[in-house]
Amino acid sequence: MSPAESAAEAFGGEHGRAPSAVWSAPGRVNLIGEHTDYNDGFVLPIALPHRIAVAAAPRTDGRLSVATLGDDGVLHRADPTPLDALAPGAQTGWAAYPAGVAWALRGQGIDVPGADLVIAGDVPAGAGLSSSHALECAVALALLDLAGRPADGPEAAPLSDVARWVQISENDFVGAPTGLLDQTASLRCTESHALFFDVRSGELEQIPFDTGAVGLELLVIDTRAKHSHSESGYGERRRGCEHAADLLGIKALRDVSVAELDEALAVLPEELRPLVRHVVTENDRVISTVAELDAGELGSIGPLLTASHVSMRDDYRISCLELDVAVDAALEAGALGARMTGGGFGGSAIALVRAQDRERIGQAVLASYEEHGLTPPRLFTATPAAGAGRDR
Ligand code: GAF
Repeated sequence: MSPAESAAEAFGGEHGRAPSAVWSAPGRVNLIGEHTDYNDGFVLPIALPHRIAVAAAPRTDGRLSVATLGDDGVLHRADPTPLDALAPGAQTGWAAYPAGVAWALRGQGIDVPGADLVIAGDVPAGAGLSSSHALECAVALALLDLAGRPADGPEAAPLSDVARWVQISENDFVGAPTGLLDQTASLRCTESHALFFDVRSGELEQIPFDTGAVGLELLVIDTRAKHSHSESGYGERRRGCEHAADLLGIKALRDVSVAELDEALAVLPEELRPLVRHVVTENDRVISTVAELDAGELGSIGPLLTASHVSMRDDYRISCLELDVAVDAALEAGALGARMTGGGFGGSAIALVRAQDRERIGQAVLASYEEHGLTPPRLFTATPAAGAGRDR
């Protein structure tokens, strides 16, 4: 059963009526362009086939009721909350994500009615594959629909606004200081493409990324080392970048080119230099990756992916043993390139591999985990899937 079917069925069981709408949104892997989004830079994600679906219908008492179907098939319920009582800090845990979206939409003057929401999905949680943003985007689209502004209707809000509202919910309600990468990926990616997103200009370009057509596969290695952006060093890195931009007298690190890097580093305190070096070189790697993909040279992006990992490991210092073991083992076994993806401190790595090598490389990663005494990772192959949308 698809997440949408599961959510609709669970909704019927819970509320004894059919949902008036079901919307779903995918998780993502970012091919390259990490920690560049909050520096006004460039990112290049693909949407995963894994999705979170939200079945929704209005209720008349001005409350938001949310239930989520666990992997165990059991429905977990949060206490229905009056919409008027929603405030940052009032909710914690998983229920803060849907509540935060309702709060953020209402903050934009959108007339979100009381609602019953039932959630189901298959995006692995805590795996750095953006399950929280998939959830938030699906909730945003479902609530906009109940508010009379469905994303496929004449009164639809621009998806770039929806992404920003989800960001407000994540930053101000949930308390994770994340950028715009994940919401934009979840809302805007398309099948068989990577999405080039220039965060400063808002410009989007769909870049063909059909690995199967050229005998390649993108292997995702979920390390099972859990991460969380509200608890990790994510905010500290972000503040470091903003401080460096202030010292350089620029709006954001996006304004430093590779050619200007040495000059910029020379005037910065030593502890900020590696952060700046990562962001500036990473933006440059995104542009080079897009150029290779535009030229149809999918395999040639491998060294750029690996250089990105080295930069995050050594300069940005957001990797961990599990990610490094995955990347090193995949490269040693013949991957064309490999890197951690997402915010870091755990989560997932990706490896670009020839299709005929996939099995062997997967086995090599598993063997290396065993040698290091680590919990076995979860492996799957990702093909770029569609972004968020209505299921019924
Ligand atoms: C997380 C954040 F949510 C994104 O905004 C982005 O900063 C990413 O980490 C790192 O590139 O996924």
